Amino acid sequence: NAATPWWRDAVFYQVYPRSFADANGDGEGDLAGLVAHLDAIAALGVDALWLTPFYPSPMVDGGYDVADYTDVDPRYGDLGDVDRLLAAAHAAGLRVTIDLVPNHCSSEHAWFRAAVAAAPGSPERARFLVRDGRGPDGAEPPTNWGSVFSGASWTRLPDGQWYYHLFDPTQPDLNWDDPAVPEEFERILRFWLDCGVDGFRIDVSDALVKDFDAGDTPDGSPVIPKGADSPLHEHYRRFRRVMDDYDGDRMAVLETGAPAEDVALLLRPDEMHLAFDLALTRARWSAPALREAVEEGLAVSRLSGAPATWVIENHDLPRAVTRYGNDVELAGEYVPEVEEELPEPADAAAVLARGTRRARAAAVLLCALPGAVYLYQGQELGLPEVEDLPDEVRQDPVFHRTGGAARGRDGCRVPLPWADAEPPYGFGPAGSSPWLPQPEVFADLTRERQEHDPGSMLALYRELLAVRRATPVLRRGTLDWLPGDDDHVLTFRLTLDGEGAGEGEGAGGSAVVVVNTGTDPVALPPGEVVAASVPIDDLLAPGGALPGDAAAVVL
Ligand code: ISL
Repeated sequence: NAATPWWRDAVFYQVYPRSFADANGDGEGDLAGLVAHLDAIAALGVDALWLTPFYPSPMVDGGYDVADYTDVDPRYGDLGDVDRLLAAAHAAGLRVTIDLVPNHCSSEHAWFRAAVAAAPGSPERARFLVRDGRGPDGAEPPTNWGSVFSGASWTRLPDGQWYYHLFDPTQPDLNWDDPAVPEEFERILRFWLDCGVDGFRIDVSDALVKDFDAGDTPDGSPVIPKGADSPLHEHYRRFRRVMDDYDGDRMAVLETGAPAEDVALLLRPDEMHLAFDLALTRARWSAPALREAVEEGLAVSRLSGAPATWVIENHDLPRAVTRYGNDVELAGEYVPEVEEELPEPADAAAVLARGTRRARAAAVLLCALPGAVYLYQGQELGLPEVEDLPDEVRQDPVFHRTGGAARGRDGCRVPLPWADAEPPYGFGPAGSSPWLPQPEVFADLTRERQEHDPGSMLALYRELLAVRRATPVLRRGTLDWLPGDDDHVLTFRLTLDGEGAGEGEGAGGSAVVVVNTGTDPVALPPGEVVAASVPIDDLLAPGGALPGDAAAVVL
């Protein structure tokens, strides 16, 4: 109804600023480029933006190594650009959410520099997770835990103590048991809320508190208490009190790679509003896998009372077109696992065509799931993963720390193609060279080309988002599975009573969503086909049926 907070069923568009649009021609995207192209995002029909970090950073981890939480990296502009972005976005009806990185900062952050310079036991060191080592001279790290980016998670300081980093050695973890840390993050939250941001995506939100007393683990994985009694929740209650101090409905989404049970424990009504559930990103293109992932998202929602949150792409994962085209399933762990599984594509064009067909069907599914939806820039263009980046240009620490064993995440971060037949494809001024080279295949996938092609991925996303907006049952309905050929077809009904529909949106009603991951066509239920991944006219022909690798929504 009219009182439903906006974020419960919003569509968020994730902007990776370095790769969105480059206004000043230095090869890297910037906030001015984003402002200049806001109309393209608004025209897509989304409700909000999520910007990945744009703060001053040495950019070892794409900006998730923050050197100053309340400023803008000069490569992206300055605080004036943030004001201009907020004003322009709000004028276009878009909310703006930003990334908060509380688990770790950059080793270039003033606090860490001070900690390195200070003595063991000093208040400067207390802000980080610094410990004495084990064994003779403390030469052994305090635990055997490994870092997410491979290698050890402890690095030695010049005086012999060790500091903990869940990710790269240049990303020291903050000590949330030291009151200075939550206090500083309250200041940071207020700074951005005062600027007018509408919400936050909280990076690695489940890992702020570690249990070092647990000591070594059999597989070297860290011990991170996430349960109901973890001090974590005190921190999020504080975040929430700060956010509730502000007018309007500011929101936060927890980022976590955790399984559903843990995600549900993490979310509480007096804490953060949403949590990512990345199950869909891990499902391969098969009805049972997709059904299980949807179930998982719904279970989190049932257990927590928060809306489900649906994602198929982000800046950490191979693009959906490539995953589905190759039949790749993402292992729960991290990027390296994916790389092992990626088969050599027999025929790149065939893989692209198949992946695109499936990604179109996945788009229909995504936009017909009740709850909040996150899209990643370029997903609406059907961009494939760029798999052949030369080693010299790769930046991701996942690539570098594994000695190249894992290709890392650069392939989904290649600057967007906007227009023209050759690089930089309108990403920056003619003659500029994007920080990652764009592949030839981008020539066929520019936004400009797709604007004029009713059969394009862009046209499909626009249509889907318009239908979603006009059809409350797709955003807020209750989902029930319908029987069918479960191995190859995903069929569910969404229902919504009149009260659940928003003011002026008419009665609730019902819809049936059919996703065919098999090869045999399936009959559609009677009704009006309002959206499909294939031309709707084909489905309306006498005897029309939904072909393989396709999806439709029937009212
Ligand atoms: O912690 C994990 C597995 O143990 C991951 O799934 C984790 O949730 C994920 O790696 C978090 O990613 C985010 O933080 C990283 C950054 O490199 C990613 O780009 C960001 O999305 C470190 O800040």
